[in-house]
Amino acid sequence: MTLENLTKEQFIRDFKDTLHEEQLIKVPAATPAELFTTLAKVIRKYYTDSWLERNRKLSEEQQKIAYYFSIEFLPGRMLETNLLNLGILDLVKAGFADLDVDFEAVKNAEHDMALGNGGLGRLAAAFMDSLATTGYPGFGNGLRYKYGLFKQRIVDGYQVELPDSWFGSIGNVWEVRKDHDVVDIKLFGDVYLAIDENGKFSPVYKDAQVLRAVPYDVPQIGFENGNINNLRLWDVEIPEEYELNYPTLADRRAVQDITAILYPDDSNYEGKQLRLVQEYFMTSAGLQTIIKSYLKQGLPLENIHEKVSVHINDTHPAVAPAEFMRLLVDEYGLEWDAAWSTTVQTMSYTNHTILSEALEKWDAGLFKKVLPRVYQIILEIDNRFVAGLAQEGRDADLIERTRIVKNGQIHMANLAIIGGHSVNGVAKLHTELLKEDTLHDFYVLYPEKFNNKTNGIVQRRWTQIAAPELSAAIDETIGKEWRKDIHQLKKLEAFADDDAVLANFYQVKQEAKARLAKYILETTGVEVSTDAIFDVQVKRLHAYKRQLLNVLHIIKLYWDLKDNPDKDMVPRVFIFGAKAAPGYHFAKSVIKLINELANLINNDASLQSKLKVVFLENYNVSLAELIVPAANVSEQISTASKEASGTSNMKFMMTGAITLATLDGANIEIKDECGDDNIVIFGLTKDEVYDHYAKHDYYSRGVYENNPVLKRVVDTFINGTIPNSQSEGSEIYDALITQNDEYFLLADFDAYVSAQERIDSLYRDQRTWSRMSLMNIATSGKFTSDDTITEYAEEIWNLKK
Ligand code: 26V
Repeated sequence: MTLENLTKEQFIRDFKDTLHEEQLIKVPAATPAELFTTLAKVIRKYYTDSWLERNRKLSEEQQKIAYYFSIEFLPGRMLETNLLNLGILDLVKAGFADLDVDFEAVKNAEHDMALGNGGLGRLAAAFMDSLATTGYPGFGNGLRYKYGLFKQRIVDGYQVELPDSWFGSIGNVWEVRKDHDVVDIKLFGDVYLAIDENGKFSPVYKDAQVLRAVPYDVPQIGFENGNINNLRLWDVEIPEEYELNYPTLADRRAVQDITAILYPDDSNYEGKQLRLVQEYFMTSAGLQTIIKSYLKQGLPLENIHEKVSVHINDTHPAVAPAEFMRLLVDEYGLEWDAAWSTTVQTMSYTNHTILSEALEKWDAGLFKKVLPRVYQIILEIDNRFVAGLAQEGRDADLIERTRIVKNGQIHMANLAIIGGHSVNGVAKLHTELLKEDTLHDFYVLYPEKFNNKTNGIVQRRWTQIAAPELSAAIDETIGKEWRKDIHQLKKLEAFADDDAVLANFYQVKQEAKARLAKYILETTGVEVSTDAIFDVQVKRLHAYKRQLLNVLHIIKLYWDLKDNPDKDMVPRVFIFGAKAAPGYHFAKSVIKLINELANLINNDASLQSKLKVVFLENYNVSLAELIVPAANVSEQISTASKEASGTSNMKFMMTGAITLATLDGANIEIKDECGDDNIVIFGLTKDEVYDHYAKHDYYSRGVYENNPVLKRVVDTFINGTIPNSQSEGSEIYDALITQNDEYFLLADFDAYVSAQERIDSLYRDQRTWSRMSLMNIATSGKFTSDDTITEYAEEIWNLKK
């Protein structure tokens, strides 16, 4: 069925028929969930042919395909994106209006697909959308977790984690199980080498556990181009022939555990066996399938890099080069050198954090127990690497620092770098830091492997879907071309001094704020005025992201107002959303403190509503769609050098918030695009931070004792001003004073306060502010993930459309 010819009437017929046949119910009686399922089924029928056709064409044309391996994908809801990309969103909305069905309610019946923690997983999902949209052949490869990222509730100010059983009663309506593509995965047991019938050494597996990997494909629909790619998510099953090995329920459950949960931790690296199994399971399943489908083309295996790219998203799939070697050498009989050459040309790796503690290292004993054969292969790769460098006459210390296996640990980033041809960071500054610091030794060895790919966002979701009023205002100003070509937003610059246009943009921001204000009232009971500045910090709770610096400033304002209730300030609403890793004690204390501070402030009538603090629970992609377009101020205040890129900063920019930022991650590139006048920058630079490290001259207690305003603010944590937070308050106090303030909050406090004062004065002049806001939207086109993925495709993967 070609969708260009689809009429509203036809859609209504299809919808009613499906509802009647499959749910045995009529429209008025159906629940939103039933209506949602039905709608999903109807649109599945609409796109199935294109999906089949895409798969057929790719294998027929023998095009090179990139496979993006990621342990996380965080798409959020898919319904509206799918409708938008199929070009029938407006048609369906009109059809529903005729049927008297509330589209919003149906949309909200879909559970967020939250198979990711934060930026890394969201980026992977963005890349899936952009691959389909740009037309490059690129498939995702990940895990089909039964439970996604935990649901966060706030109880008495504390974070409580609940399981995210996202399948619910509906299941995943988009996925298709592919039984014909199952593969087996071997774990544990012993491996020894025996001479086979051809006189070659080949591994014999003894007592290995054999598990079945079952793929579920989720369609990735390109924007108005008929392209549909796959996101392949693997689930685990016990093969029938091995069922006797699992006599008890507990035995079976231990297997199901492999895909049961997404690890909710992006703050503390833990070398847990289950995690290693997860990583290997999806990597091996993906690579086995890739080799099988390549061989169907009848081409020689030693040239597989000509048709296949395997991308390693962070270190989680970094076992890939070793597993690929195992398959090529052991299972398909390639010689080591030929296998190694094609492996290196196939693999590429993205690093997502400069925090070296985040780079995975596996205990060699554990690794050997779980993956005995892969372990042997890693030793061989490492030995050859070391021998090669020694032969080149390289410095022995350099060799020791870069080798894969040392001190009883396997360094996965080292394997990914040695076993691949490309290493990239995710923003300019981040890539520079990788070269000069975190991965410097590898940069010395392989300068040609290093490159930058600044992150991006799916502009369609953050404008057309999340900000419909803004999108309409843009249409009115520059026409609709920008919906296809985001760089057209530049045309808005011509209207930067057009009062009518500025007033219109101001008005749409007010509408988005009103929507959020309503949600805030409903969910927290706090009343906020849309005349206030909506000042937003939403992201994972992490010390380096410095939500606490934001808190210090709020406490300062609190004391200012207590001293002088008539203080002349634009009313402010500080809005937070953040999940803390369940085991991250400090982060949870910050959440508790924000909530107690919010209680104190929101219930103090003497503040005359000039100050409000709101913590919105369960921040996720869908909540972001509500919050982002409503922000006036985007808080991007990480300690310079720590935030690899950030991506919410880009979403806020594109929907007209002013960025209040340190010179970190992609903030720098945002500043370069929008210009110094349209952003508020403050704080230590990366060089200044590194200077403190080198000189060991930072002494937070000194800063605290010499700054009475700051001292009063910090003392607020421990003097009983904020109720119900004694232990959290002293924990925070200790981090700032006793433990010397690892992230330089006190060093940046004065600069941050001044920057906030600047925000206040800029906002007073509605015209100035609206102009800045417009300029941000106009210059945000650089941050489309369509362009980011094009750079990956052309510069790393060498793909053709
Ligand atoms: C993980 C860990 C685990 C061990 C201890 C410390 C630590 C710190 C950070 C992380 C984050 C894992 C990687 C990650 O999510 N990085 C994010 O990737 C985004 C997409 O590239 C990027 O925008 C964010 O700046 C970056 O933090």
